[in-house]
Amino acid sequence: MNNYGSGLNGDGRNNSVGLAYGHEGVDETGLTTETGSAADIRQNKGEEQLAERRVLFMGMPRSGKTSILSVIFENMLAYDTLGMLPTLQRTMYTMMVTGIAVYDFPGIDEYSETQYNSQSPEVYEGEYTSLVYVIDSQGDIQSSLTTLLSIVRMAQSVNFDLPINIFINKVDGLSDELKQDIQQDIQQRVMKNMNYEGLNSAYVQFFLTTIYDETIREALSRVVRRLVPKYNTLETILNSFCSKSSLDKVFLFDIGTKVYFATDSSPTDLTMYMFSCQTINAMEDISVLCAEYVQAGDEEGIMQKTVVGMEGNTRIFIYQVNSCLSLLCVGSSQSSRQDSLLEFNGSKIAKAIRQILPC
Ligand SMILES: Nc1nc2c(ncn2[C@@H]2O[C@H](COP(=O)(O)OP(=O)(O)OP(=O)(O)O)[C@@H](O)[C@H]2O)c(=O)[nH]1
Ligand SMILES: [Mg+2]
Repeated sequence: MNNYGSGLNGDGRNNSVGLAYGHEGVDETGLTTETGSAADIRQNKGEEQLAERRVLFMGMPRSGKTSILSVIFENMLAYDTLGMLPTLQRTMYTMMVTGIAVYDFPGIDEYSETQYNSQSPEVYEGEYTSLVYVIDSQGDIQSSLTTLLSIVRMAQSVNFDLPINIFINKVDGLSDELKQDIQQDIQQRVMKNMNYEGLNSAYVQFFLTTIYDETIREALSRVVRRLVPKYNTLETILNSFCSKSSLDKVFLFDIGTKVYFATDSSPTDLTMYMFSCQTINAMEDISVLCAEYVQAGDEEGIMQKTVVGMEGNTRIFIYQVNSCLSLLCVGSSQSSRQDSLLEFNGSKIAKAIRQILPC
């Protein structure tokens, strides 16, 4: 299985980034004017050499692979994908700050799979490779599972521990009950078939996705975090940041895609994540109206802090680490009174993150 980078020693109270606890500080709140750029995302076509850290998007034709990646990486509106043309050659999207590349493959069906698999088994190799298999939940699931099985057979012949992430896509418009039934059915069939054939089902995960909400970003976040350099170190310092700044949750976001590369180890609530994404979007829209810049005392640049007060005692803070990354912190109203503490700890954390993931 993948190895993550070495972690810092620490239980959330001992760390090498020098966080402070406890003193109360009250600050004015405000919104930033810049939310970073998507400049770390680029797209190449052709038979370029494969990146070491890579995610492979595969699936039957019209399952939604290109739509998912266009919405995430190119900010395409979901409705604009309706006339999407079939993908004819492998396309690469790059997350420069982590060195992770995401590859969109042409659709694979029962006619193309044998030829396709036989010519490219090396794409599955490597410790930092992860497969995303997209299934159209409203399409021919049986054929899709047959194709999946043949891909997994080939992939595991060269990489037995390859993580397999199954996106059960196009679940928009389905009731929660139906979504659960479809997921359960697909899950049982995949596991049964893999176990029957002696394939490794230890690293299979299932996600319900649709391009019409943030489920695609949340799912991709969970996929890429296995590949992020020094993930354990990042998680340790985010745990520490959370506990010392009285935060409920913190995400390290890629600003361009709103995919998070790391989060603290507390459980991630999809609703919280979706709400956070919507907050970032809203901030981008209204940022020109109200702005506050906070000098974090770091020579490498000006840190921006955004604080949004929400109903129900929840407040969201966005702390910009550099032009690619932001920390999104979710806290209660009590922690919001500790703005200066957050600022101090935020600057330390941002510095540590910049060392781990230079932009
Ligand atoms: N309702 C719904 N439609 C979707 C969703 N995702 C993709 N689609 C639609 O599915 C169609 C095919 O999408 P593509 O992204 O071209 O599918 P693909 O898997 O890349 O297809 P190939 O390149 O041929 O392999 C488009 O009309 C999309 O609008 C989704 O989540 N919900
Ligand atoms: Mg496509």
